[in-house]
Amino acid sequence: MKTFHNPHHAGHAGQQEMFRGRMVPCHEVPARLDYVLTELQRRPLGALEPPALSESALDQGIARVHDARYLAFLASAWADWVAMDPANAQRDALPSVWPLGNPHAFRSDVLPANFAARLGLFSFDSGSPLTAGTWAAARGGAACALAAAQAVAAGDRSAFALTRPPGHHAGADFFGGYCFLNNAAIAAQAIRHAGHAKVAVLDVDYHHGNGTQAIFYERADVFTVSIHGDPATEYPFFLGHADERGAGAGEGFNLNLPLQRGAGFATWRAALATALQAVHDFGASALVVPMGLDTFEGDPISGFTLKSGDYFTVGSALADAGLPTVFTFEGGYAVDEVGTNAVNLLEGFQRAC
Ligand code: Q9C
Ligand code: ZN
Repeated sequence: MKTFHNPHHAGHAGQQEMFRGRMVPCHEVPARLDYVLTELQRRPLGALEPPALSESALDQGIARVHDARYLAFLASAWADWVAMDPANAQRDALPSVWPLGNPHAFRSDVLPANFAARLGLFSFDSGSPLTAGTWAAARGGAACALAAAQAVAAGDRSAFALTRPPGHHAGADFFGGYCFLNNAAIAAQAIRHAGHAKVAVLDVDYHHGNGTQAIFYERADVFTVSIHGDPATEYPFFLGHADERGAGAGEGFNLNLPLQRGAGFATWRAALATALQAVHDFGASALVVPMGLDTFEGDPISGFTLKSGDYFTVGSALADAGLPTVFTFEGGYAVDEVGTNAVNLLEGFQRAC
């Protein structure tokens, strides 16, 4: 499988994230991607290259998923942040005030002139620092997702978008959960655009893929399914319950499989079988897998107990679906092991093809 890696990823380097009342070092660090790249050089799966996309193709691919108002905000965010105070050049931008969701309590339709307010308008947590290189890194990631989608639409069995920041928590008009542009949604939408009538997104990150779910919630052409820690106790808390089945035309086209914190591979694997059966019943002709490795037993912020060897099994089960598949790199914060775990999954997939 071809891997498209993001040469701009390291420009997104947050210093600290807000966690329960204090600032802690960021979990989502550049070294994560470097470990995967190193492991791919050691155990090659195919060509390893940066994406080659025109700026206009990239803009179009992003705009098919994200709102123009949000994209304009992201594009000038760093300049606007520094314009507030020249000393901000040394600080990450983090939101600290939000309009919630009730339009009678607070309005989201009026774009605030104050940048700190705009940061809150377009985000849902204070754990996702925006830095000098965030926009370029996020754009570079979308390019990887589009290149991977293009490869698969052109007949490749699989492709891997190796990028950070991750994407699956980002909605059409908001960032959060370390995510700014939803790479998996961008890939799924591009595969739809290339002619596949039905695309499935199967999210295996520890955290519910709230952004992806929200983007496709009212659509019947993209089936979203996610296996994740129960939001009753796990981030992102406010979405990911089993009773969320889609709305309007999308009714029946979302499936959440929340598992209790502490769940092991036997439980997780049974959920994967359920997810794959649902993908099959939907009749997808292509698959996007937001690939988080934070289901690993050693993950510092998550609660499942998968072992490194289990990821081979995950990959081969995904291959058994028999669908052209795009993988996007999502979470996984046991940095020393994330390369091994990612490549185990992809190698398991490739061997089973
Ligand atoms: N108690 C992804 O894996 N903060 N995002 C967690 C833990 C946010 C994770 C706090 C976690 C976001 C892509
Ligand atoms: Zn995660």
